[in-house]
Amino acid sequence: SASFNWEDPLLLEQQLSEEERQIRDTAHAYCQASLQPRVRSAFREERFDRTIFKEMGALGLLGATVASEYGGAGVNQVAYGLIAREVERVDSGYRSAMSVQSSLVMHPIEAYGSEDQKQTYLPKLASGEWVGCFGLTEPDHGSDPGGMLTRARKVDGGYRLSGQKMWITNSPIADVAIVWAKSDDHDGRIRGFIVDRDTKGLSTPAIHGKLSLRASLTGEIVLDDAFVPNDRLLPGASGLAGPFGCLNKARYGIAWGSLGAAEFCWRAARRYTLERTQFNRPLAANQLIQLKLANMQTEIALGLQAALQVGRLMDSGHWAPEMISLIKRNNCGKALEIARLARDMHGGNGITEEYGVMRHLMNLETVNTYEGTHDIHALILGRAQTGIQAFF
Ligand code: TGC
Ligand code: FAD
Repeated sequence: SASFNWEDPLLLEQQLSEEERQIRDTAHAYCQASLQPRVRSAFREERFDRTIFKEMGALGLLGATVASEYGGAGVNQVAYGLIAREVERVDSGYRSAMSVQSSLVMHPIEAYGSEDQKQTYLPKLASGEWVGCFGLTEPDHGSDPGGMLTRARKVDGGYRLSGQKMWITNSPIADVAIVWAKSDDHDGRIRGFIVDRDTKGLSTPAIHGKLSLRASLTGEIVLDDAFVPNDRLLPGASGLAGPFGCLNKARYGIAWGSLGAAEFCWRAARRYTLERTQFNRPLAANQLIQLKLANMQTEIALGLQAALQVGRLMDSGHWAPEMISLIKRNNCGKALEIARLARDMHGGNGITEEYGVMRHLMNLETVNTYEGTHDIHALILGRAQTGIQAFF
């Protein structure tokens, strides 16, 4: 029999390949040495340091699954998940910046783009020289992106885009935006456009005052008759399946990432309750505290196994979007509960920035909402098992 390792109760480590472990170790070392020391001030000051993209790019952490001929690292989905977990162990905002660049900007260009688009954009996005963003959500269409109002009007040589996208990660600093719009040239179907920063009629005002994901920049994308040439239409995507194909990848990464945040909170709660004495003994000596630690450990271990299994299925081509809904929903929801418990177990100290648990808790409120809310994923799973559409 094996001895029990409380930190890795179901021996996840043994289920990873040597290469996957190495990628994880590289990401872990970078995140702990270079991201952890900056996060407190970045969160306080609502600041995202652009050099983070260059640093991540140099280590192959951006668009890690993209083929090496386009500047990616060509790693598998499990390795991508492990990277997300390490980045989000520090902060969900840093993981957001990374996931948008990788799954929502580089992936659609690789999957739906022309050869010219791939050659032009992917290497610069992989190195972090360029920052990308993804515009699907609108002020009045969040869970229901199919109702979007943004339009692409066919004109000589290209399209004129008009509309407003809301809550767009990285938009204030993005060099390039993937924008989804209904195109009058394609029977009103949703198409994807690559919009460059210098496009006339494009603006990206920042959204300030967020109490969550403050180390990640969020903004709008406003398109006022913005001209996009024909060769910036993504040829390989038509209909909602285009953006959803990207969301599948990002949601999968978030299922891993959210557990990185949860692991931080669990370990912090364990350490704190071992060190802190009340009633003449460590807090960790109390049954109520141990129950909470056991619940945290169990949910994280189960969630990681589920994420690993879905990653393996994606890598072997045997996955379905509902599997991703299941792990995105469950892991984000559990991570949020774990962060809340960890905050509570830290007592008054738990509300300070010093301990980090409240920052994770506030971040996870967004993580539970974006990329399909907890309840929207329940409806996706409900539809898949009843055959009944309950959205409307
Ligand atoms: P529905 O009728 O279900 O489907 C319409 C078309 O889309 C196809 N499809 C998918 N294709 C691939 N993967 C998936 N997961 C797919 N889901 C649906 C479907 O086959 C169909 O194709 P076609 O060819 O027949 O047209 O569409 P619906 O309008 O009923 O959808 C309902 C619902 C609720 C499931 C969907 O709209 C939804 O998932 N809403 C949530 C919206 C969302 O997730 N937004 C995310 C915005 S991006 C973001 O949050 C980035 S944050 C990132 C960060 O900072 O880390
Ligand atoms: P709504 O859709 O209005 O939902 C409000 C509530 O109603 C939720 O609880 C929801 O579950 C519930 N609800 C909605 N419909 C139903 C229903 N049919 N039945 C039952 N309950 C329902 N989007 C992008 O495109 N790109 C980005 O980069 C991006 N980054 C983001 C970054 C941040 C910080 C945030 C907060 C959001 C980001 N989003 C982004 C947007 C995100 O995807 C949306 O916020 C999310 O999809 C929910 O949409 P909404 O905010 O309009 O909420």
